[in-house]
Order: sequence, then C-alpha cells, then structure tokens
Amino acid sequence: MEKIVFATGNAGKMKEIKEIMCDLKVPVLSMKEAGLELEIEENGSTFEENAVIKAKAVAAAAKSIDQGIVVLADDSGLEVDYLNKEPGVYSARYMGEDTSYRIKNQSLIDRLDGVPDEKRTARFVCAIAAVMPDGDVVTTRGVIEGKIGYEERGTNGFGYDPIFYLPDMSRSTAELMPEEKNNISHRGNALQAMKEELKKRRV
Ligand code: ITT
Repeated sequence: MEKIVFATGNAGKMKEIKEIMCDLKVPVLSMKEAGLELEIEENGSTFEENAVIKAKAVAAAAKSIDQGIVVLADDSGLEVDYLNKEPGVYSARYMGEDTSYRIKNQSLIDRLDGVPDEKRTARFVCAIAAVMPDGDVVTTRGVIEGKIGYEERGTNGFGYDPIFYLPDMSRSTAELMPEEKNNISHRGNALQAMKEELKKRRV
C-alpha cells in the first residue's frame, strides 16, 4: 500500500482519523489533499451501506491517479433510543446540512424534555469501509454508549459531542481531550479494527 485516501469532507472527522492513524507508516490523505472533489449521494439505509457507497465512489475516482491506494470511508451518527434511534444515518442531514449544531443539539435536548436519566440512553456508531487495491471491500464497526445531556457542555470534538454525556467519566465527549476521545470512541474502535484488517491482509 502506498497511501490511504479517506473519503470524507468532514473536517472534524478527518482530524480524528489522522490522529488515530498517525502510527501507520503510509500517509493518510483527505479527499481534498488527494486532489479529489466529488459529491456522493448517501442513499443507503445503514451506516455500513453508506460507508461502502462513499469508499467505492472515491476508489473509482482515485483509480485514474494511483493504483496502490486503499480508500477508506467513515459513516457515523448518533442513535437516541427514546427517539427510535433518530437521527441515525441522517445525523448530518438532521434539520438540514447547513443548520448549526447549536440548533440541532438544542432540538434533541428539547425533544427529550422531561425524559428521566435512565431513558436518555444513546450511542455513537461508526462504520468504516475499505476498498483494497485489489477491489476487495471490508467493513468494521465501532460503538460508544452514553446519554443525552441536559445542556451543551465542552468545546472539543464536533457535531453532537457537547450533548453526548459519558456517565462513567462524568463528562461529555466534547469535554474530553482529543486523545481521550479517540481511545474510547466509536471512530477509534472502528479504525483500530480496520488497522488490524489492513495488517492481516498485508496491503
Ligand atoms: P462525510 O460523509 O463527508 O464523511 P458527513 O458529516 O456527511 O461527512 P456522515 O454522513 O457520516 O458524515 O454523518 C456523520 C454525522 O454524525 C456528523 O456530521 C455528526 O453530526 C455526527 N457524528 C458522527 N461522529 C461524531 C462524533 O464523533 N462526534 C459528534 N458527532 C458525530
């Protein structure tokens, strides 16, 4: 493998991905860094389906520039049990892509108004898909369990982190240092599993 291209346009994700994969000997490039710009329609109904759609679309575009690359993609989101696992695969699109997370987060807090602690369970899910240089497709999944808080807390991370509360740590994921979050997060777990897959296949 010469390099990894990560099929994401989300800067918050990309920052975490680079931190988690910094121990690899090959460069990990964003789509932009690889000179790839494309719009991808995420019309799958599961995180895995969407991750595979993104990885395949970018692998097809990247083929013309380079042969020995692995393309990875991340599809992730927040499942709130009380809301029948909403926003789920629609996490980025919830209330519109351009709506600020201050507003999206407040909306979820409001929808859980009066809901007691024990019913505020939620999880972040992350599916990582890889398209290997030989065209093989592999997926891994990581999950982190938590609860929806009563207010936004913390300024680290991105997206729904300020309302995702970890009872064991008495902090939201936006109050964790980047390394602390990466060690336990859905994305950290899914990417560690993917690193094992890459090692196993010696790509
Ligand atoms: P790409 O498809 O370009 O990768 P995206 O933001 O559209 O970027 P997704 O469709 O996978 O990505 O949506 C993921 C959304 O889930 C993301 O925009 C956040 O709102 C939320 N999310 C995922 N992981 C998160 C995390 O670690 N912390 C906070 N929010 C997260």
